[in-house]
Amino acid sequence: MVPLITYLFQKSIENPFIDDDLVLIIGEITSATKIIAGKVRKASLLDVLGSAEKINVQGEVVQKLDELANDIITETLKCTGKACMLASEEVEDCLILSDSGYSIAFDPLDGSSNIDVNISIGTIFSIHKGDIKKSGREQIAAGYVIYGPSTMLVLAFRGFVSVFTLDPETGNFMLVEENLKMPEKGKIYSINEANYDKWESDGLRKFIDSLKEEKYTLRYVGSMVADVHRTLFKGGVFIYPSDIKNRNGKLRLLYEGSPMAFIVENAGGMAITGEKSILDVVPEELHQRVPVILGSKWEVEKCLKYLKNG
Ligand code: P6P
Repeated sequence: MVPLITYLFQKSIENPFIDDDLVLIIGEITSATKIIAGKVRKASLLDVLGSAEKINVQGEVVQKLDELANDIITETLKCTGKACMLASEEVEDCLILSDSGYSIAFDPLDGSSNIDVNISIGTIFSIHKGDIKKSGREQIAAGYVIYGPSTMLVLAFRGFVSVFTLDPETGNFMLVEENLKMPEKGKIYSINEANYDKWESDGLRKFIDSLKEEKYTLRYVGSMVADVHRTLFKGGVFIYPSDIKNRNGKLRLLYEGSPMAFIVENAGGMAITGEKSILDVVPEELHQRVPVILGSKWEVEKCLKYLKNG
């Protein structure tokens, strides 16, 4: 098995865009996630559970671990000297560090409302060269770390997705799967059906009803990283749609929709807003939301037909 940094240098031979600065950035992001993993695993032993008694830019209650994870990643990336812009779910404005280099958009701890009940959560990141506010298709790399029964890194570049597992004994992310390709079709759908009547589209309701008729199973963790990770490996579809209250859904484009879409598309799946590929959405605002329909091609294409037919 190959450690992450060794793997990146090996891949850089046939992929010269994986330059030393990018290896450093990815290495430091994953170093930060190792520290976060340690805090998450000991959360109830430390005074890091519960609310930080603050509301973030999303209007959501900030968990102590959200804030801690954000600070760990921000300080780590600042120290590389190779990051030019940082955009965090937890911070209203972009942190401008220099006029050139890599920009990183990140959700430091996604699904944090699940922390107090010990359910898998994760860190999501998206890497651009230069300005962060570009379409997801222009990402240089994207990935997430899931703090589950094991701590795993899923890392995507254009054309290939690699999977690593953190070895607690050595502290290394070790390559466990290369060139991951998701199933063409699954048997699981993942959506918060409590919102069934609030979804904007009748076509979506008909699509979900059709999956039930085909005896699909519903799995919904309420933590995007966990739901996407299962979809990536088992196939099927994950949806967070627009509804009558949130016309663009709940998930954020820059550090949730775009990176997850980049990963899923490079693993052979599809990721759409309901009208077009999420990767073709050009951000206008830092924290703009985007409807997310992602997963195996079979289910996403079927969903698109129902949305078009209404
Ligand atoms: P709901 C977690 O708070 C999150 O941002 C995503 O990780 C998750 O997919 C979604 O919200 C869950 O939202 O409205 O179903 O609880």
